[in-house]
Parts: sequence; structure tokens; C-alpha cells
Amino acid sequence: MAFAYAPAPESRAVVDIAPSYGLFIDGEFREAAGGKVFKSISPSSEEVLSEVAHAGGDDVDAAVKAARTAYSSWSALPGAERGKYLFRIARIIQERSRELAVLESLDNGKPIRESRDTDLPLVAAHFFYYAGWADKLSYAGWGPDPRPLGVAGQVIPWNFPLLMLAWKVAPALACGNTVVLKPAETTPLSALFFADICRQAGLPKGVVNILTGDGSTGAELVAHPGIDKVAFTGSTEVGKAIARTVAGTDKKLTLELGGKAANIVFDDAPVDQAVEGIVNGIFFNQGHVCCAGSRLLVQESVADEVLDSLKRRMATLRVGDPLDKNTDIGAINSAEQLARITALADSGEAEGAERWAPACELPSTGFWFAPTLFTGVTQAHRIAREEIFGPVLSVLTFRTPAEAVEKANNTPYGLSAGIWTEKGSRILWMADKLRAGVVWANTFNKFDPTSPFGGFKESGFGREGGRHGLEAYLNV
Ligand code: TAP
Repeated sequence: MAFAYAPAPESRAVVDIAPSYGLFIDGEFREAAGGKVFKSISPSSEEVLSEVAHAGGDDVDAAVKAARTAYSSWSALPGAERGKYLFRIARIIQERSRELAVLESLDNGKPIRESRDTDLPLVAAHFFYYAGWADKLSYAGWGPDPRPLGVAGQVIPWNFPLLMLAWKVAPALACGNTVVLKPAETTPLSALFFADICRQAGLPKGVVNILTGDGSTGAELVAHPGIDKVAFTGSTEVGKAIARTVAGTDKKLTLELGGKAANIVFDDAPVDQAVEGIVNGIFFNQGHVCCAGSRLLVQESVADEVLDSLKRRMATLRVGDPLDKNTDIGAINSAEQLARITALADSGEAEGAERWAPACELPSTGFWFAPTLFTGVTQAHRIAREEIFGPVLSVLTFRTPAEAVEKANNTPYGLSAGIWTEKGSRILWMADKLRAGVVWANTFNKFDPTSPFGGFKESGFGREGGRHGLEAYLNV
């Protein structure tokens, strides 16, 4: 671990965080009806960033009513007019992206290089992309008159707070729906800044409502009878509970859940390139990525070479201050998530896998986990089966492409996969056999608003992004 050069961190003075925030309902910030609040802390320093209102049932009701009232005029607007608002929001996001990137890194713990160069550009790109669709829905192949659904209740996780908001809000609004969105308890701040951006853009009141709170707020929202559509991203466990809540109603549902992706390296892959892809696949965003390449499947004949090179590369990764532009791995999002990662990593050792991490000094305050890999992993081990959602890689080997497919598909999940090989025919053969919604070839964790994203099996259903992402918000 090299610490030779330490540039000045991005200053947190870039963003003005208020000591407290209310719920954003009907275009105004207001206290929760029950007066309840919770604290949002920085996972890297454990300092309190702000005190945030905790929405209860009455607040959910008020937000849904505001969204319902706004729906009649918003859905009646010509698509080109809705598009103008979305273009405006996209431009303001670009203008305020430095502020938002620092905020996201403070509240979530992710490295500023990632929030600045990945999250924020993608957030703006999603709004631009769906802004462009707003006046073209009649030409998208569903006939002349696709209709919005009504009020969408959207619940998002903490790993990409603003990007998950963009994935949900932009297509919903483009199609003429109004939304009530609940961000995760540990990362409420960028959604509240987004509320301010909606005001700045002059978005009619009630079109976007933001309810901060915990899982109980999310549960109230998805159960509310005034919701026409539920869009959820998060754990498979909560996704199943939501599916049970929605069952028997006429609410439309999309679920984007967990993953346990295989990143498959063949013996003809350029090793340096593959190693960069493995590192990006599992250590990007501390491994808090539903499509993370958390299982490395490496062909037996090159396993030693790939692992040697991977370990050398891992030893150069810098863990630390999310606001330092040289940081590769930031803070784990919460003490609770750190405990989950630690328990699963410990289970790997207990079950007989071999644990390795580079020498790595972790800060004394905050929540941290060193980049870690396990070799000698079998398919029965928990670390090969369960989503760790942290910077922990489980390495398995294979001999033949058929064995790689069998191992890759041996999971209840089916969100993503990666293939590293020089052979185009093998890529096509593998992509056809892998049960994964997204298959990357000679790259990993590449996202684009034009491209649909979503899973098979217990990774959920429905697609976000691209033209497919519109279908989730339309009666077609
Ligand atoms: P979840 O508990 O599923 O949380 C996701 C969102 O759902 C949060 O906004 C959460 O609120 C809310 N929620 C919790 N219980 C709910 C309920 N009964 N009804 C409606 N909404 C509810 O995920 P998590 O705690 O953030 O992480 C747990 C595990 O989920 C992780 O270890 C990881 O395996 C997985 N995960 C997957 C993804 C993706 S993108 N697939 C993202 C995050 C986490 P609160 O945050 O306020 O509790």
C-alpha cells in the first residue's frame, strides 16, 4: 500500500449541508407529522451530517395525495413540455455536480473519483436520455397512445443513492407519472438535494415527493392504496416481502434485487486487462454493487498467473478518505453493513477457504474493510453463494467453457456476468448460455442510459434503462 503522494482532499465546504431537513411533499419541505427525526452520518468519519425527518403513515398519505393531485395536470402536459422540465433538471444536475458528488461521497462513503466521474455523469445522462423520450412515446412501437400508470412509489437503496433515484424518477416523469420516492435511511441527503433541484427547475409541485425514513416508511409506501406502481431496488429478502404486499392488487411492480455475478477469465484473455476488469468488478464502490463481479471464475491453466497479478494490483489500492482524489476504496456504508461483510468473510475462513488481503492500514474511525480475496473456494461455501455486498472476491477455477457456464449459473441470482477472452465465438456462445440479465465481454460494470438493465431468477424482474425502461411506467 503506497502513501507517497497525498493530494489535498476535495473540500466538504463545496456543499452546504443544512443541520436539518424536512420531507419534500407537494413542493415544500415540511416536518414529519409525528415530529420524528433521524441522523444521517458520514460513514468515513461517523460525524453527523444532518438530522432528517422520518416519515410515518400520515406523511406517506400526504405525499401520495399530493402526487395524485399533481398527476392530472402533469400527465396531461404535452410530452415536449415534460421533456423541457427533465432537460432543465439534467442541466442543473450538471451545474451542481461538484456539490452533489461531494455530498454523495460524504453521505455514502464512496470515493470522490467515482461519484464525480461515474455517478454524477450517469445521473445527468439518465435525465437527458429520458427527457428525449418524453415527446416520442407514440413512436416507440406501442401504438399512438401509450398511457402513464399514475402515481409511482419508488424505494431505493444506499449504494448509488442519486443514480438509483435517476433510474427511477427520470423514466417515470418522462412517461407522465408522478412519484413518491423513499431513499435509504443511511443515504437520504442527495435525494433531498434533488428535491431542491426540482424546485430550482420549476417542476410543478407534487410531481416529485421525497419521503425520508426507514424500512417502515418504505413498507407504508408500497402498501398505500393510492399507489399505481411500485419500483424497488434492494435486497432479495425485502423484494419478496414487497411482492407479497403487492400481490392481489392491480399495482404494477418492478424489482431490481441482488446478484452474485461470475467474472469469467479464459486462458486466452490478456491478463493485465482482465485483472483491471476483476478489480473494477469487485472493488468499485467498495463492492456495494448489485452486479459486482463477486465470483471470479478463472481457467485453471492461468489461475496462478492471474492471481499473482491480481494480488500485486490489489496491493496498490488505496483505502481511505472518500474525499481524497487518490482513494480507490472508500468507507463501508454503515456499521451494520460492515458487520454483515465481516461475518460472511469470517464464514469463508471457517468453512476452509484461504483468505488474503494486502497489508493495509485502515483509518481508526469510520467503517472500513480491506480489499480481500478468497482462494480454495468451493461452490458450497457461503462466500460463493451469498451476496456479500462488500470488497470481497471469491475465486473458483474451471477447466472447460461448459464447466464455467455450469458454475456461473449455479446461483439463485441472475443479474450480470463478465467474460474475458479473445474469441468472439466463445463470447457469443457463453452469452447465450449464461442466465444473467447483463453480460459484459472484456469489460465490466459499464452502464449506459440507453441500455436496459435487470435480472433473471431471484435478481428480480423488469428492466430499467433504455426503451425497455419506459415500459415499466406505461400502459402499453
Ligand atoms: P434493503 O433492506 O432491501 O433496503 C433497500 C430499500 O428498501 C431501503 O430504502 C430500505 O429502507 C427499504 N426497505 C427496507 N425494508 C423495507 C420494507 N419492508 N418495505 C419497503 N421498503 C423497505 O437493503 P439494505 O438494507 O440496503 O441492504 C441489505 C442487503 O441488500 C445488502 O447486504 C445487499 O445484499 C442487498 N442490496 C442490494 C442492492 C441492489 S442494487 N440489488 C442494493 C442495496 C442492498 P432503509 O434503508 O431505510 O431500511
